[in-house]
Amino acid sequence: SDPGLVARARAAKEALGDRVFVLGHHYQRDEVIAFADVTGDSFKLAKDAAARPQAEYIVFCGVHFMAESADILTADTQQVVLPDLAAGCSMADMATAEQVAECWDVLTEAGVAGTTVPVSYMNSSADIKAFTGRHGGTICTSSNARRALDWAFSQGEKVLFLPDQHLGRNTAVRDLGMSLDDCVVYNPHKPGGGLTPQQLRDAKMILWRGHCSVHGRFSLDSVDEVRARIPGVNVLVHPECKHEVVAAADHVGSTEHIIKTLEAAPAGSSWAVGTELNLVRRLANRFAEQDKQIVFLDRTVCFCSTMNRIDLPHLVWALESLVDGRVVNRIQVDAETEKYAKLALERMLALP
Ligand code: CIZ
Ligand code: SF4
Repeated sequence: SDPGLVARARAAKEALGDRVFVLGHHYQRDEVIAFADVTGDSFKLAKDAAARPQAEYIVFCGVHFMAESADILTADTQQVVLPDLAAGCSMADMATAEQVAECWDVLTEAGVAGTTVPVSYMNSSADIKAFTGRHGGTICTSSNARRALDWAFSQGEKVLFLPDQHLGRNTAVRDLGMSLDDCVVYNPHKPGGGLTPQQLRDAKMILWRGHCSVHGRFSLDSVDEVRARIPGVNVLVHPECKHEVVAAADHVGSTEHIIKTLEAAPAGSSWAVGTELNLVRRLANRFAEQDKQIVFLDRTVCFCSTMNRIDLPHLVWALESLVDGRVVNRIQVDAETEKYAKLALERMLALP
C-alpha cells in the first residue's frame, strides 16, 4: 500500500495514543489489519472494546452491524466510528424492522407467536436485536448457535431464526438432529411469508430467508472440484455456507474455529477453506512456512465487497479527523433500541 498513507496512519495513531482503539475484523484487508490493535470476529471485537474504557474512540474496521454492536456493548462515553458508512452487510439488510414486525403478525395470526422464541444471529441490525430482546429471544454467534437453540427450545416450542437461513438450518440439523422437514423458510417478500398457517404450526424452525452473499456462493461443485484436484485435502467451511456444502465438508466452524483448526493442523496437511477471501489469503501466507497448504475453496467467489470498502484511505481519514477533534461517521444506537438489543445480547452471555 501507499507508503505516504502508511506513514500518515501511523502518525495519527501515535498522536491519539490510548484515546483510540482500532478494531479489525478478520475479513478486513491486510493494509487495514496492519493498524488494528486487536483482530477478531464481531462479538470478540465488541467485548474487547468494552474492556478498554479508557479508549474514547473505537474505530471499527468491519461492517455497520458490528459497529452498532460495539456501541451497544461499550460505555456511553466511548464513541464508535465506522470509517466508511457504505460498509453494510447484505445479510443484515435482508431483515428490516418492518418486515420482522410483519412476520410476527403472521405468526400471531397462525396462533404460534406465543410459543415461538426468536434467535437472531449477531449479523443483524440493532433493530432486529431489539425485536429479539423484546420478544424473549437471544442473539447467537456461529460459535454458540447450538447452545442458543438448546436454550430457546427450553423456553418455547419453535424458533424464529434471523436472518441467516443457512446457519439456522445447519445448526438445527447437524447439532440438534432435526430433519430438513422440521424447517420452513419465511420469505419476507411474499404475503404470509409464502407459508400456510398449517406449515407454521407444523414447523420447529422458522428460518428467515436471508443469506450471506459470500458464504452462500460456495457450492457442492467447488467441494467436488477441490477434492479431485488435491487428493487428501481437508474441506473446512463456515456454517453460513449452504447445507449441502456443510454436509459435504470435513470440518465446519466459525472464523475463530477455522483459525484454531489451521493453527493445530499438522505440517504437510492440505486445507480448502470456505470463508472470506482476505482471511483465507492471510492464513495461507501465515502457514505456508509451516508447510501447510491452504487454498480458497472456490476460485469464482470474491471478497466481501462491503468489508473491502474499509481501506487505508478511509482509515487515515477517520484517524486524522479524530486528531483534529472531529468525530466522523459516528455509529450511535438510540437508547430505546440499545436497551432491548442489550437484553438479547445479555441473554446470549448468560447461555448455559
Ligand atoms: O460472516 C461474517 O460476517 C462473520 C462471520 C461475522 C462475525 O460474526 O464475525
Ligand atoms: Fe455480511 Fe457475508 Fe460480508 Fe459477513 S461476509 S459482512 S455476513 S455479506
